[in-house]
Amino acid sequence: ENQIKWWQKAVVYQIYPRSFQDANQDGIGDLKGIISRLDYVKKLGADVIWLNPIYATPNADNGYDISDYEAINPEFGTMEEFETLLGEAHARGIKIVMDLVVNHSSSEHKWFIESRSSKDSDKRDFYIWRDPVDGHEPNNWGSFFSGSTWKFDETTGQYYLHLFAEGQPDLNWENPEVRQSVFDMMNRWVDKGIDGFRMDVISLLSKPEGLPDGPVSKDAHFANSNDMVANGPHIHEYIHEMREKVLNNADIMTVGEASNVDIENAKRYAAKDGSELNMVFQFEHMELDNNPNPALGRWDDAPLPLTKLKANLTKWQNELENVAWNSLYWQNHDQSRAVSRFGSDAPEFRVKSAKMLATMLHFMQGTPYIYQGEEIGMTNANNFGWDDYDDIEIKNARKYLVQRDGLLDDDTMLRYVHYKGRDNARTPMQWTDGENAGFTTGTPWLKLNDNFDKINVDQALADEGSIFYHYQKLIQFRHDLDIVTTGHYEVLDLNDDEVYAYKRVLDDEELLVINSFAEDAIVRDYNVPEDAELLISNYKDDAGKDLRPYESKVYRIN
Ligand code: TEU
Ligand code: CA
Repeated sequence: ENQIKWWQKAVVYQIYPRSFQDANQDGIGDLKGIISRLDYVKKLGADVIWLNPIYATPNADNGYDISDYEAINPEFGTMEEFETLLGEAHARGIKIVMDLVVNHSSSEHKWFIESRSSKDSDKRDFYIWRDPVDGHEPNNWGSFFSGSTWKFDETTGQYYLHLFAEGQPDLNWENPEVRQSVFDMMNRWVDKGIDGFRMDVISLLSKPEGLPDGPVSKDAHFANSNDMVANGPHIHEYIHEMREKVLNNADIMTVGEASNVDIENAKRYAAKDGSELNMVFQFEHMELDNNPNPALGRWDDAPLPLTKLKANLTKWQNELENVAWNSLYWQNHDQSRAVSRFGSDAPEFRVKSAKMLATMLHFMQGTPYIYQGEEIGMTNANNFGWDDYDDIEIKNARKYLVQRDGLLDDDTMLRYVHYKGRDNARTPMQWTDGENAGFTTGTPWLKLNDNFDKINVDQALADEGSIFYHYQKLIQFRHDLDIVTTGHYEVLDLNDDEVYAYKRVLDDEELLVINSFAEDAIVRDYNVPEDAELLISNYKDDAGKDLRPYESKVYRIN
């Protein structure tokens, strides 16, 4: 039982297909584009690729609104091309993990079209329909994308629930037919030979009994539906059922995107006994820098105090040890660029701080995820104005918080969006310093970050001191040293607000990981023994107790 599982030694590379590589020059990334870049992922050393949704979709939320779970989005290619991608990845020893979006479907999915057609439809109970209450919404929940979670449907005079966009009606998981239909669909993908699922907002599947109103904070119009729904009454039953009916059928990897998960629930979702999923994405460390006003949610641009981050990540490291398994990430397609948010994208610090962040994360216990472009230190897109954005979360937040409620002025909101908006992560991948960064020769679906002349893959591969090669080394260490997977984590000096230092301990072997978040030179003494071996650093030499800006180093001690 204590044997290391393959996914515990693996590093995952996340690809956002729309923005990765365009092969047919229509401005939209596609499967052929990904195939053409598999050697790049191989060179980095990642073991697994997680693909954001590639299924048929009307794109209300860039593919997280699926109209056919078993068809490929024609913008991205064909099923045959997907099979080629899977084969080519496998030929290189790379596994493919698929996004699974089953909290909701698209409103254009045939189930929903049937469901909304009549109260007697045999798909009516596939979704969550309710009568109006006193002529308005059935409860006071707010959508993740602003506004109410309820949409009135003229045809039958009822409202349907959508935790996300109107085009993303929530499936009714209490209906056993819904569950069986999803499990059958999953099994067909498993039979195709995919290697796992990243499960979108899996913690939201089970809604609370009676869908009660929730508390509404000052300045807000709606209750926080995440708080009302996450980790609901039947969620663990549903996942056990999924385990029995699908997940046990193959040696696949599962990671639940677990919005609002706490330690107690994570211990169950990601339990070591394998009864549910392999691991979850938790969000606490992404929310430490939320706005103090709950009505503004995550919209803010205040830097995150390091001591808060340390306390939080340390809690997750300690609490899950030996009982569950962590996933490790700084960013994804829903978060802004890590170097801009947690390090510094100023030219003199960008490379140093990006390497430091990487080292800090990759020596922890858990499975690390690298989001496309992170490995070359891509930054937030400060060249964007309001008209350049595509993301529904950004657009709705402006519409409600600025234009309707006047809680923020347009300039402040734009600053917050520059700092936190999802489109920062979704600008096209920067391959070269040429036309459209080598992403496409067509018109890119989303504007590029204008720094691609300096920050691009060509540059990174040509420079042996680049962030890319730093990541390559980190991945290699994880593969070579079991202590990175199994070592006991022990934080040092929790109150130090400039350095994140910790140890990993396995029998008489020890790793000492020192990461300075300071932009100035500072001094710290960690009693490093004379004969300690310096494994990796982001400076050319070792200055002992003197830590230079964003210095990061790892010693092996035994
Ligand atoms: O994200 C769920 C989720 O929690 C996000 O809405 C998050 O709150 C927001 O992006 C701010 O960080 C998943 C997907 O990753 C996201 O892309 C989808 O929009 C969403 O589910 C709905 O499917
Ligand atoms: Ca294309």
